[in-house]
Order: sequence, then C-alpha cells, then structure tokens
Amino acid sequence: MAGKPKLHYFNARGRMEPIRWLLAAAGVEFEEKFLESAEDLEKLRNDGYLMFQQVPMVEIDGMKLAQTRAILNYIASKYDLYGKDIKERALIDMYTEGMADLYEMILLLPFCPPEEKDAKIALIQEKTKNRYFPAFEKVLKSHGQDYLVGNKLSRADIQLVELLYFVEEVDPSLIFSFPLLQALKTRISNLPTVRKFLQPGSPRKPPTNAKSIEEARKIFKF
Ligand SMILES: N[C@@H](CCC(=O)N[C@@H](CS)C(=O)NCC(=O)O)C(=O)O
Repeated sequence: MAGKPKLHYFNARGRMEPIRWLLAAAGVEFEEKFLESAEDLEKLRNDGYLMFQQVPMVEIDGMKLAQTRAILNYIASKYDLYGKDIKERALIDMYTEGMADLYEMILLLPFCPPEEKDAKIALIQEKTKNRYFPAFEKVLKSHGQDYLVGNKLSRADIQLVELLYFVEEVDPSLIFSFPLLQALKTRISNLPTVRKFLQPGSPRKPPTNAKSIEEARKIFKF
C-alpha cells in the first residue's frame, strides 16, 4: 500500500493550505516536512525534487508533484471529489478558479505595504459582496441542493468553505446576507473529517502573522 502523502512547505498556510484542507476532508492522513531555512529549500532544489524550484510540493503515489492546482486536481480525482463527468468537472473548475481569484487576494493581504492595506481590504470586501458571494449563492439557489455540483460533495464545496472561513477573518459580516452560503458552511463543517480538521491540534494552520511572514522572507529570500 502506498504511504501517506508527504507535504513539503513551510509551517504556515500559504499555498499549501487548500491542499491540507482537501486531503483532510477526503479523510487522508498526511505527513508534513517543514522548510525552516533557505538552505532547506536549496537542498530540495539541488536534489532535483522541485520541478520549478518552488513549493508547494507533494510526494504522492511515487510522484513529486508541484503546482498547487495540479496537486489539488490529482487529489480531487483520486478521492472522487471532481464530478461524475466532464461537464460537472467544467463547472467545478469554473467555480474553483473564481474561488482561487478571491483566495489569492486574501492570501497576499498580509504581505502588502501598510499604506496599501486599507484599500486592499476595501477591494476584497467589495468583490466578496458584489461578485463572488452572490455568484455562489445563486448556484445553490438555482438547484436547491446541498452541494454546489451534482448533488454530491466535491472539491468545490470544500474549497468554498475554506474560502468562507478565510473571508470571515477579514470581515465576518460579509456572509450575513448569504443564507445558503452560511448553510453550506455549517453542513460541510459538520462532516466528520472536516470537523476533525477544524479542531485545535489538527494540521490546519493559523492565520498568517508577523512570525510566518518573517519566516517566509527568510526561506524564500524576498
Ligand atoms: N504557481 C505555483 C506558485 C508557487 C510559488 O510561488 N511558491 C513560492 C512559495 S509560496 C516559492 O516557492 N517561491 C520561491 C521561488 O519562486 O523561487 C503554485 O501554485 O504552486
């Protein structure tokens, strides 16, 4: 039997967090090897482990996979979280690409210069309220089902709920006028695997803080 997937990143959310979420929601145990220094990253590069000299990298099923989306695609396919046919998959891709656009804005927020922060937060609030949340609320309303696609749990639900928690940290009021998103958040959070991941002590990482920014700067030299 194949061993546990091994995740290579530093000890923070960053681009690895959606991968942690998806594996955890699929009920897959994984190991993490944390980069602690620029030398650790250099070693992975010199050993030829990183296709584009970047992390996230996940060792899984004999592969060393790089590129966050490719890793998510593989996990979703493997654990049947990627729709039943190419049309469902196209919808899932469309939804998760939209989610990724908003996710990226929030991910980069802690790294922006202090004088730009208020404008960035205002933009995130505006886009969340007027573009992204209405779009996903509309999908749920259009079919009245419990999940975004195919009346069945998929990566789209898991990634959306991760995003809902992420947005909540910026502004908890943004979800107030979206009852179907609130209900989805509750439903997915109550799945046993997700509930476990949301408990303290799980591999879920805390919000980015000054310490993780400092660590990222040290490792990735920016
Ligand atoms: N498109 C890549 C981007 C990966 C990326 O930017 N990784 C950063 C850390 S979060 C990195 O390794 N930076 C070092 C470098 O680019 O040399 C992905 O989604 O995995």
